[in-house]
This record gives sequence, C-alpha cells and structure tokens, in this order.
Amino acid sequence: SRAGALRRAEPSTDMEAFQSLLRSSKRIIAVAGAGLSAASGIPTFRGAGGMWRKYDAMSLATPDAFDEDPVRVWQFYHYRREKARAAQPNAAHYTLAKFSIDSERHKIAPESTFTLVTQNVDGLSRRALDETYASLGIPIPTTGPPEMLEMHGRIFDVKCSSDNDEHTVYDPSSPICEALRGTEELVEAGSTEPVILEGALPHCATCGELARPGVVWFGEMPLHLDEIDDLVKSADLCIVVGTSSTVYPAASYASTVRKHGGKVAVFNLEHSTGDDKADFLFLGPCENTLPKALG
Ligand code: BV8
Repeated sequence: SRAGALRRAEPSTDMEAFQSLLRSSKRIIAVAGAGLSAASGIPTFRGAGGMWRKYDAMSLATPDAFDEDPVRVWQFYHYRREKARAAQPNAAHYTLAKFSIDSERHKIAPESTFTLVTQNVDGLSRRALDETYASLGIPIPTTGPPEMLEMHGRIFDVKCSSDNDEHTVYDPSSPICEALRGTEELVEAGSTEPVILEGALPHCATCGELARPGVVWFGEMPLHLDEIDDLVKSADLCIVVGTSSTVYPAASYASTVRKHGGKVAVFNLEHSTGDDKADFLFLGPCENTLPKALG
C-alpha cells in the first residue's frame, strides 16, 4: 500500500553488515551519553539515577540553581566527583579508547579518522584512553586532532563563578574543600542537609569569588562546538552510545550526519529518541554490544 511504501526501513540489527560498513567508513564520530558509564556505577540522569536526595539532577545543573543555593549544588557535584573517582572505566570505555587509536582502528576501519564526542563529565573515557595508550606502549600524541571532545566540560575542573577569571583548573582533590568532606554519604543515608557556610566553599584563587564546577550547565554554551559541527557535517558514520538523545545540541548530531548522507548506528539499553531513523540499532548494554561491534 502507499502507506506501506512511505514507511521507513527498520534499522538493521545485523552486526556483520555493521562491521562491513565500518570497513568502508572514513570519517567516523561517536556521540556518547550517561549510558556509556552506567556499568561503571555512575548514575544516569533519567530513571532512578536521575534523582539526588530529593532533587532532579537536571534542575541542579543550572546557573540559577547555583546562584540560589551554591552549598546544595556544590554537595551535588562533590557527590558526583566522589562517584567518578571511585568508578572504573568499563568495557565500552575501553573499546572506544582502542578505537580512538589510529593504529588499532585502522585494523577494522582502514585510513579512517575518529573522534569521540562525549556529553559525560566523569572523565572515564579519558582515563580509559590514557590507560590504553600505556598498555599498548604508545606515547600519548601531543599533536594531531583530539581523540575526544568533552563538550559538557569535566567534573574535576573548577573555575571562577564570576567572569573575572576565565581560566579553568583541573582539581581532582577529594574533597575539594573540608566543608564538603563526608557529605556524599548523606545521600545514601537520606539524612537532613548539613549546614555549610558559603565561605567554606571553594573560592577562586585569583579573585576570591566563589568557584564553580567546570561543567556546562543548561542554558550555557557547550565546548568545542565549531570543531564538533565540522566533524558532524563531514562524518560518514555516527555511532550513538548510551544517550537518550534528549539534550541539545548533542541530540541533533545523528540527524545532521544523516542529512549529509552519513550513516547512523545506535547502541542503547532501550529505545531512545530518533532511533527508529537509525541505519543500525543494537539494543542491549553497550558494555556488551560495543566490544562485539568494534572489538
Ligand atoms: C545550549 C553537564 C545554547 C553538567 C549537562 C531553555 C533554556 C536554555 C536552554 C534550553 C532551553 N530549552 C532547551 C534548551 C537547550 C538545552 C536542552 O537541550 N534542554 C533539554 C532538557 C531540552 N540545552 C542546553 O542548555 C545546552 N546549551 O543549548 O546553549 C546553544 C544553542 C544552540 C547551539 C549551541 C548552543 C547545554 C546542555 C548541557 C547541560 N549539561 N551535563 C552535569 O553533568 O552536571 S547535560 C547532561 O544531561 C549530560 O551531559 C547529558 O547531555 C544529559 C543527559 O543525557 P544522557 O547523557 O543521554 O543521559 P540520560 O540519563 O538522559 O540517558 C541515559 C541513556 O543511557 C538512556 O537512553 C538509557 O537507556 C541508556 N543506558 C543506560 N544504561 C545503559 C544505556 N545504554 C547502553 N548501555 C547501558 N548499560
């Protein structure tokens, strides 16, 4: 019937077909979200993990929340810093890390380029990459295009909350300030919020203003956008991993690749926005499906 003729082709679930597509792909990108780190014990934003104490995580990742209650927002980020520190990269991180290394990737996708665009701020993809370079005895390249772009910043970065000082420092200390020590346990215990004075929170070493986590909040400009836009426009394959594809502009990348004639492969535990338009859809935990697909 005509309606039948209009119906889009279902995404393929054929791993062999995906791997032969890989062999002929030259400009590959991956777009990752919280599902990539779920197996590492990092809570995702949706589902059960999306709540911290009685707050919706998304409502805390905003400049207004920080202006209104920097003590609460800093406790939220301290909790997530401690989670990220205790976490280990999982098989999906390591698979993407190995795929990021030219000599390794060219064994399955000859002469291809690759960049991981991650929405995650947990640093696990970076750790997996550094460990993989080390385990292969390959020095970490200091020139050439970056293997990954952390478009929403990094949980261990800290910057000034005012515009006085634009520079961001990497400060993985645990805790970042004495006042926050131990407050991460309160979440599990669900006990009352501790009283912490704003003066006890981290402050900018340069100007003395309140410091803030070096992540991109809702309403703020993501990082590396020009570079990402160029990559997205020229990609012939976009691998989408562990993201609900609901936050922009990251959620628009797969459809932009398709618009420019590229292919899209979605790896997710369950259905996600727009996956019906993908060329390939591999449902299941990415820590299982990704090693099969790119391993
Ligand atoms: C922007 C860092 C302008 C902080 C994050 C009104 C005012 C202002 C802006 C807007 C507005 N309305 C809409 C917008 C745009 C807004 C937006 O998209 N809002 C949404 C809610 C509609 N976006 C912004 O504000 C962005 N900036 O727009 O600037 C602009 C405009 C045009 C072009 C350029 C700029 C900034 C957004 C960044 C916010 N910061 N993170 C922090 O982490 O605390 S967002 C944060 O939430 C994550 O980084 C991520 O991006 C998002 C969560 O999404 P996911 O990662 O997908 O995670 P989620 O939990 O949703 O899903 C998990 C998935 O994994 C699920 O699908 C699940 O099935 C799957 N999964 C689970 N386990 C597994 C698995 N998959 C595989 N294996 C498993 N084991």
